[in-house]
Amino acid sequence: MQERRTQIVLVAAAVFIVVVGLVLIGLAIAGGAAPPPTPTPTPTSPPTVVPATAVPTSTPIPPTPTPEPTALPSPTPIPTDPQGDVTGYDGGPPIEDAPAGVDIRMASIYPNMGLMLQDTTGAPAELQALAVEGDALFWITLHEPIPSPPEQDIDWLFALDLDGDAATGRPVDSARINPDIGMEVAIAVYYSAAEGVYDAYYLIWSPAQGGFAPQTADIRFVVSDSRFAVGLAIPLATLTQDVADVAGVTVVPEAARGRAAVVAGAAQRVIDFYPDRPD
Ligand SMILES: [Ca+2]
Ligand SMILES: [Ca+2]
Repeated sequence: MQERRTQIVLVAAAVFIVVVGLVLIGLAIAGGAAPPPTPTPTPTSPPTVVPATAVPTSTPIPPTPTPEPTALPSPTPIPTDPQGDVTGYDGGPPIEDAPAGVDIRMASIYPNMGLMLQDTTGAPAELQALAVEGDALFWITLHEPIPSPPEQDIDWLFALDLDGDAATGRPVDSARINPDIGMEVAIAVYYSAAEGVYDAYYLIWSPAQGGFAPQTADIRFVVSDSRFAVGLAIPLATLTQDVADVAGVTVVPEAARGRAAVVAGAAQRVIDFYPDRPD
């Protein structure tokens, strides 16, 4: 019994000592090792500076896209006539070794056969200066340049149905060039091999005569320096007046239609059309 009591006392004393020790240790930690007041900023303060220097990354400047020039009006595309499609005058397959200067590439006629007349936006740069105020400009470009000089006669010509009415003008299908138009005018630049000169002709269909009546007018024409283009200019007022006087037809520019052709040779003629005949 005495031993039992002694053990309890010892245990209590040990517990007391441990508790006191822990308290002392705790006080020592709390008092002696306590960190000083925290006057310095905590590590969380530096990020507050970041936004100022981080602006470039937070607002990236994308590359400015170049605006597309879609607002600009584009000239009406002019279809290109094939190369190597020159035929005999009466048709048939393309001929080999056609003379240079005959194979049409483009002409001043819209895809619907409308005449450009005073719309020179698609005209070759070499011919832009040919037409002056009030002129109608007709032009043909070629796949191969015109020889200098040509070895044979060549006509670079236009058939013009100036009221867009097949029932007026030269009767439809009376020549290869007009299977589908009633042409009032044939106008052309030509080269005469016999005379060695270039010149122009200007014919108006005369119902009274049943044939073409030659006209004189202020016509200017040029074979371009590159020899890839031929152009002809005539005052539209002159053309309009002459067609009224001789053909008895009122010009309707927005309805006017036509076809260009280049014809070469004499006994054996060859030809290319723009646009092609419908057959
Ligand atoms: Ca052609
Ligand atoms: Ca007509």
